[in-house]
Amino acid sequence: MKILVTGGAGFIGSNFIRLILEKYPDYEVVNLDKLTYAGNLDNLKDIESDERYSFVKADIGDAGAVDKAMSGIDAVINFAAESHVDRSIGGPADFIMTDVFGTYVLLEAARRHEVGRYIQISTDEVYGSIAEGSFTEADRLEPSSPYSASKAGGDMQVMAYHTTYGLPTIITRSSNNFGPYQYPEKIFPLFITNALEGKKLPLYGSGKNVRDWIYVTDNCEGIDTVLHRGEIGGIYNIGGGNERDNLTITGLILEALGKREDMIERVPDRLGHDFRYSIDCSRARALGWTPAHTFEEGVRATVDWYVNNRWWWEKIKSGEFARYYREQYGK
Ligand code: NAD
Ligand code: TDX
Repeated sequence: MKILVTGGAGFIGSNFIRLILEKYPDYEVVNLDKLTYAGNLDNLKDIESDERYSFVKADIGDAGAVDKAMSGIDAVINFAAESHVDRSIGGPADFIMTDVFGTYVLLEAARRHEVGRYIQISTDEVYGSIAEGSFTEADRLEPSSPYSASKAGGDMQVMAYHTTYGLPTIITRSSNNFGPYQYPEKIFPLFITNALEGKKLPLYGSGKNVRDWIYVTDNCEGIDTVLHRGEIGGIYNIGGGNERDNLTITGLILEALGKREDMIERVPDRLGHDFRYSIDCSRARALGWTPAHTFEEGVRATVDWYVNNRWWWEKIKSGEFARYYREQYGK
C-alpha cells in the first residue's frame, strides 16, 4: 500500500508514520506537511532516510500540490490541522482554512484520483461536553470552540463526500493523546517541561475539567485497525478509557518528577472550557482493537521521554513557543 499521510510532521502523524513503517515492510508513506509552528521534521529524524518514506512540504489547501501528491496513492490519512484550542480562541481563521477548507481540497483530490480509502482524523471534541455517560458515533455534534467547530466542519464535508459521491471515507474521533513528540503547548508536555525548567504549571480555572487520555501509539494502532478493517462510511471513536481531571494529571506529573505542588499556578479559565469529554469506543473494540498501555504506563513513558529528550523540546521552547507563551502569560 502507498499511503499519503498529511500533517505527518506533527505529534500524532509522526508517531503514526513510525508505526506503519515498522509494522509493514512493503508499505510506502508520503508525508505532506506545511510545517507550521507545530510541524517539526525532528519528529521523524530516525526514519527520514528510510527509502519507503518521502516528504512533500505543502499546504493541504493548495489544490495543485495536493493533486500531484495524490497520484498513485491507495489511502489518504488526514492528520493535518490547526490543533490547539487556545490558539483557536485567539484567532479562528487558520483553523477554518486548514480544518475545513483544507479537508475539502483533500476530498476533491481523493475523489478525482479514486483513492481506495480516505481516513479523516477527527476528535471527541466535536461532540462537545457531556456531564454524564459517553458519546457514541451516532450522537449529534455540538462543538464549543472555534477549533472543535472547524473539526466538525471537516467531518461534515467527509460525510457529504461519502453520501454524495460514494468516496470510501472513514472518520476516527479520538480522545486526548499524550506521549512523545507532542508540541509543548498542550498540557502534558507543557507541564512536564515547565516543571523540568523550574517554571510554574498554569492550571486553568478549577482544575476539575475532565479529559479521557489515550497513549499516542494506542491511537495510532486504532487508526491502523480502522484503515485495514473499518467499515467504509463508518465513524469510530478511539479513546483510552482513562478519564482524569486536570488537577489529577498535574499531581501525577509532579509526583513522577519528584516536584512539589507549589509549582502549580492557578490562572483564569479557558473561554468556553468544555467540562468533560467521554466517548464510547465499543465500535472500534469490536474490530479487535484495544489500547495496549495502562494510563500509568503511558504517564511513565511520557515523563521519561521528555526527561531524556531535552534536545527535542528545548529548541522548540526557545523558538516560536516563547513568543506564544509571552502573549499568554506576559512572561
Ligand atoms: P499537531 O498540531 O501536533 O500537528 C499538526 C500537523 O499538521 C503539523 O505537522 C502541521 O505542520 C500540519 N499542518 C497544519 N496545517 C497544515 C496545512 N494547512 N497543510 C499541511 N499541513 C498542515 O497536531 P496533532 O496533535 O498531531 O493532531 C493531529 C490530528 O489529530 C489533528 O487533526 C487533530 O485535530 C487530531 N486530534 C488530536 C488529538 C490530540 O490530543 N492531540 C486528539 C484528537 C484528535
Ligand atoms: O496550560 C494549560 N493549562 C490547563 O489547565 C493547558 C495548555 C491546558 N489546560 C487544561 C485545558 C484542558 O481542560 O488541560 C486540558 C487539556 O488541554 P489541552 O492539552 O490544550 O488539550 P484539549 O484542549 O483538551 O485538546 C486536545 O485534545 C483533543 C488537543 O489539543 C486537541 O487537538 C484534540 O482534539
